[in-house]
Amino acid sequence: MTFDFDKEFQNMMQKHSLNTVILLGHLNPDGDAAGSVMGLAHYIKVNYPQYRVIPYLEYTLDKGPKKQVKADRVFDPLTKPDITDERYAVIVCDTAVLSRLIGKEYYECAETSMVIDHHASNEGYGDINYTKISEACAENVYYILDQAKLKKTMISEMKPTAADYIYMGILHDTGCLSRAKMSTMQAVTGLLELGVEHSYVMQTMHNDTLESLQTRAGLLERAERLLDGKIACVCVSRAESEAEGIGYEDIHPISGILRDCEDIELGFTMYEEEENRWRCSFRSDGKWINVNELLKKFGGGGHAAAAGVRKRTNNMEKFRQDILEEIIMMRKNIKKERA
Ligand SMILES: [Mn+2]
Repeated sequence: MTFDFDKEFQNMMQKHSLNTVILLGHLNPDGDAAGSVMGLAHYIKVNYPQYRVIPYLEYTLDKGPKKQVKADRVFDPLTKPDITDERYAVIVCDTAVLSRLIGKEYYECAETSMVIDHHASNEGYGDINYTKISEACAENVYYILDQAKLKKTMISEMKPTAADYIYMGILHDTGCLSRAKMSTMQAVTGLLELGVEHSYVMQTMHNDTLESLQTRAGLLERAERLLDGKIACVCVSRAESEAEGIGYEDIHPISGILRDCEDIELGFTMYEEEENRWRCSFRSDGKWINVNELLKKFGGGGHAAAAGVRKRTNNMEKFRQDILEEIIMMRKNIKKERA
């Protein structure tokens, strides 16, 4: 085991004589952020009952994971914790950079911090930082935990348990295991052996309504092919999203859907979330182009196959053109290296 969570956690709490731990994830939490945070929260609650455990996720949590979180009878992570003058530790999951952390004020006031992540772009913050590049942060969480202690959470708690949450994180960040590595499959098998029910967690993957599918159809209609046609993008301005009632949760899956097309290598979306502020999401297979490397040059980042950037500009066309030119450069270099 490369990182022994139990040892590190107990050291952290004892060294600073703390009784409380707050768990945090990234802005607009997804299934993996929620799965990692809630999985660890339940694990600590069951195995270290002497500590007060407070997970916090924003109300903007994705729809699917929100269903599972709302069924949680132990924690309410959608409500902001009220802990004005207490001393506590913070554990951050699935968050590459501090600027994307929710509840940053808790991190800043914490006595000590531990970071568990899987992003290549993690900036190495926190007193303890365990970042291992993998498909899902929840996969890392699974491997750093003690199996017997994880099993205990299945016996002593009602659903959703720590193991259910970890399983959810893995499902969500791997597109339902379509991007799974062998280690991912081994983690999933281990969780099933502990008693996780696949169909129970799968409910968090099914969130379409007829209306949301029709909105999606409209968004896909607008897709443009760029360069040699292997790139597809969808751009939505403020005026368009307001006129058509398009929210970020509608645009969020589009880059992945485009990328998964057999004739597309790179899918991306640009969404004007505020006037002159564009939120962009890029998806590839990580090899045709490494989108983390690509977007680093524009102040963004993430993973080789999935990354994002936020950009303030009143000239989105130029920003898009700059990115396309960088793609052309990077592709030329890749071809040169392979020749
Ligand atoms: Mn993740």
